[in-house]
Amino acid sequence: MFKRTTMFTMFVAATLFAVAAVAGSAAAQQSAATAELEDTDGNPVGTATFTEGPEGVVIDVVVESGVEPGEHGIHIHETGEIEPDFEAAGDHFNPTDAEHGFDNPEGPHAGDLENITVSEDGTANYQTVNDRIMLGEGENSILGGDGTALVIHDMPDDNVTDDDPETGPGMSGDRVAAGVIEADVAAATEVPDTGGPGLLAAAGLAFLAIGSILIVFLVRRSAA
Ligand SMILES: [Cu+2]
Repeated sequence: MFKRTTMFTMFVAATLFAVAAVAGSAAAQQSAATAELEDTDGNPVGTATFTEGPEGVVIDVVVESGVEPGEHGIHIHETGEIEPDFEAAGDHFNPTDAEHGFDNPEGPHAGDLENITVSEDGTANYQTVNDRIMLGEGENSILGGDGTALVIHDMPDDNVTDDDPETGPGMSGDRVAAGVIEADVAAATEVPDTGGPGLLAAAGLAFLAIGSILIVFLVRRSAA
């Protein structure tokens, strides 16, 4: 009797594990966002993508044109709005009420990012990882509330000045390019379309788990 109860418990555990794995893979698939960057005249500048990685949100920024060569401050700002001008994006995204700058002992803001460098040909391929933000639900989510925006500035960020009356946090100056950060709906709808590799893996694992339990049970029974 005892063995049968144990077997049933293991069967339930394996089923729950499979369900959790499927739910987990679906949630992970929805963790992507994009921002279409434009200049102050509304011309396209490039694209930013945000994906959840093991060490935080991986941010990829591709600049095609519209930003001067050299080093520029780049941040996530606290409002998902860039109209009528980039000031609509508000201050830096800062849910923890920190000060600005990686080199500031009271910093950094969650939305602070390493400077981006645009090549002489006017393009940039930039990647950074930020573990102070998230795409899922939570206080540090860049997709919650009023949303957020990615902003590129005229000058490099000095990574320490909390605020400057003329040039703002980090003294990085005017906002030369920006885009609203939006959930990547295409990535989220891939799951029901295909079932996804996560679903197959979970089904396989559940099959293996239940199979092993049955084998153990049969071997024990024949030995008895
Ligand atoms: Cu900024």
